[in-house]
Amino acid sequence: MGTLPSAGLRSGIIGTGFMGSVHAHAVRASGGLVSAVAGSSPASAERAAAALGAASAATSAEELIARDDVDVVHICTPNATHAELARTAIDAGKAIVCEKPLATSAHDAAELAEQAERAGVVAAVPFVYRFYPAVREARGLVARGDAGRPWLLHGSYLQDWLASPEATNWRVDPRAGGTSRAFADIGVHWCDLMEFVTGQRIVRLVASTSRAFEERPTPAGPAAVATEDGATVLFETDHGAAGSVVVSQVSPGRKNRLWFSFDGTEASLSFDQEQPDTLWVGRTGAATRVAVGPDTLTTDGGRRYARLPAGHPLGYQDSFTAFVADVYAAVRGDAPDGLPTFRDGLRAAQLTEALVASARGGSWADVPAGHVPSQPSPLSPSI
Ligand code: SOE
Repeated sequence: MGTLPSAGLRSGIIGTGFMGSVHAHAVRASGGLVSAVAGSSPASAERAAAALGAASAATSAEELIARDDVDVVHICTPNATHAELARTAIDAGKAIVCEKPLATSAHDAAELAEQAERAGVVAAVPFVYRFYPAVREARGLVARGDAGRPWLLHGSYLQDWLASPEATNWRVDPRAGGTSRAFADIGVHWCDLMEFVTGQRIVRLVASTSRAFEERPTPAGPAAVATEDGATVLFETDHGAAGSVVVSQVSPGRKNRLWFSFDGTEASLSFDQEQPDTLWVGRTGAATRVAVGPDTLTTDGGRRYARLPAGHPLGYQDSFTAFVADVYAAVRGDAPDGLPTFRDGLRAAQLTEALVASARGGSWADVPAGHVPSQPSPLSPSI
């Protein structure tokens, strides 16, 4: 990356689907410029550039990465293309935001994390649920010891956008999406939040994967589905806690219900992504719904991201904007606390491989230790 512009940073977005537009809005709200968009063809790039108000359309992803007016490359394409595009962007010295999964194998994800570190470029993966103020507050409460010892970590991440046998998407096809679908797409968000909030790491898991529908449409007609609609996972952490998570893309009426309860010996902390303006704090004497706001939250992390007075809910797009703003801060030389990097993308890939191995073998699978969490847990590792 050459000299940074004195005005806003300039982002180039590869991919013209739902996530491409979320990234574009976040770029603009963070004071950046969407200088170029690339799609699967020059015509789709032209259409997306007009729809997103981008300065120009690139003829290809490679052309976008090479452009002088792109400081940050956003990769929002089907999963199987992430690794190659990320490699090219690192080689070009660009900062990168790569959608999850960073790669469809832990091996490729590890190579990318190392390559980005060697090149010294900012390389982030949008684990954006970290940027909800209620989530930061929960993390701060755990670090302060207010929850006691988190010993039971449970929850679910449920969606319904594939709750019809006629529904399909490139994610259904393992050649485009990877071996795991529901877990790799949304289960990893839940696991990232759990590890981020508690500072604990999953060391082993046992999983079962299942399908609501054995066939879905493809351009060549109905075909057998190879990826999972849902997964149930039991796990243990390096601090001796136990947990479980249920993940599904076929739960009618559940739109994007990422829910957790992290139960400590002093308090349970619970968050629902569809009701993000409160954090539930349960104690044996009383349970409180803490309103999200700079005056109501009590930890530095919670206050930092609670940008509006309580009662003015911040949502998914706001979290995405907070994430991109922190990426930009990192590009300018800051080190924002809790920025999810390619190391966190690698972590998700390792969890996914353990899940697939466990589901296939019908037995517990170890998860590699991975890198040291950005915030050590206040608790002793053995109980
Ligand atoms: C689709 O399942 C999706 O857009 C995921 O890919 C995102 O990561 C999640 O945040 C919302 O749902």
